Amino acid sequence: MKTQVCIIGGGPSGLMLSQLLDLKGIDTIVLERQSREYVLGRIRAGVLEHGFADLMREAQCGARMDMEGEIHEGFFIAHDGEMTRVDLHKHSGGNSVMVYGQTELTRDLYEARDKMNSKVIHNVEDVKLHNVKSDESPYVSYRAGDEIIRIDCDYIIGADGFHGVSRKTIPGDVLREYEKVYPFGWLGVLSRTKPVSPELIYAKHERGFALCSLRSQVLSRYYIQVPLTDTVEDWSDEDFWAELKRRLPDEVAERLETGPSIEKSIAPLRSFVAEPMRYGNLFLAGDAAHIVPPTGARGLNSAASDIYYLYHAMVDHYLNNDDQGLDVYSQKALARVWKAQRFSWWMTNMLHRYPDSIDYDQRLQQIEMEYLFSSDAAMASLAENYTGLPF
Ligand code: RFL
Ligand code: PHB
Repeated sequence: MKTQVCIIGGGPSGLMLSQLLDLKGIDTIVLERQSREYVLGRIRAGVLEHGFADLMREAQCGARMDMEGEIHEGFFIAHDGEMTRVDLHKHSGGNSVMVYGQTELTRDLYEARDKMNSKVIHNVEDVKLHNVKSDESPYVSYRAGDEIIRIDCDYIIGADGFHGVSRKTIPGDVLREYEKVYPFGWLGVLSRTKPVSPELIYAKHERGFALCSLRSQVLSRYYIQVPLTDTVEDWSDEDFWAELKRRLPDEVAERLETGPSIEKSIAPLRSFVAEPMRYGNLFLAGDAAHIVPPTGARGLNSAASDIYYLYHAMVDHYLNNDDQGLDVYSQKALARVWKAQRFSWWMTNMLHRYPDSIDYDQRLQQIEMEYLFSSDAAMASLAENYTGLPF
């Protein structure tokens, strides 16, 4: 087979880039290790910044998001039994975020790809990248049953998530990895219950962090901070609801509607950046190159800026004979990636209970929050980061 851009990974990053390029007449093939059902079964992000929502619209995939997604102009921080509202709209000069699940967004992207008869190939095994940096043209190979298939291309996009093969193709003496692993994870539950609050609640509590989020007015998503040693089997639904209630202000806990979990999983919290994001004809995008703890809702949104830069760079290359965008991709993408890293790290530090924290650390956490609530400048910084820095 032959294509212009071979994209490894059929998650939101890969699908979005494929859709945008196809609309400009640039040919792509997407290779995905899992089945479509598996990809759509992952419950992940829920909050999209406005730049991401705009990209969905540009990809002609925004109709259902605009109908069913919810615009949120603020969220709450619960602390010391109280709730303080962060007015994103006011503090960001009129911006907001879109609450729309990654599952739905991925479904919309798949449907759009189907409509354009695109080549998204599932269940591929043993994906390998060849001639990534060589005088010969690059190609990607994969196994389908007993057969090895070869795809010749101009460029390879590594959009295959944190555990993918693309990043690992970059030699160790070129790739620099920065990583921070947090001493806790998030236990998440999805339930068919009415959300406890119309806006998200981030709760700081001495027993640990909790988050009340939602997917719609009948579908709730809740998280609690748990030790890394915990497993999903350690947490019955009853135990989960009881612990969540303990971490919320009384008046919120009292109106929390509980029910059976439809999905329950634990995600470890990690910060990670790989540099550079380009190696020869390989470009990394999304979780393949960087991970943030979910506290600031930046993960998918950081992927979106990579896709935005790559999309425009590829269009300039193919339609305008201009390689400047490709040449500066890594530098430009990383500049924004690191800002999202800083924000996610800051928000994680402010709201979580660290097992080894001393009294001094805890006082500082408290002061950080008091300062935030007392300062328009601090609120503006939170709001501009949460609603999304410009691409
Ligand atoms: P994905 O979604 O991991 O997709 C990569 C795809 O590549 C496939 N793959 C391969 N395919 C072929 N060959 C191989 N060798 C392959 N290896 C892997 C995988 O099967 C997969 O389908 O990466 P992508 O597209 O870059 O998207 C990134 C987002 O998924 C991620 O950043 C967000 O989910 C992070 N995140 C959040 N982001 C936000 O912006 N807002 C949020 O509110 C938010 N909440 C979250 C989150 C992530 C969470 N978890 C579980 C880590 C909440 C949670 C709990
Ligand atoms: C979610 O709804 O899954 C969600 C929302 C906000 C976050 C993280 C996850 O910061």
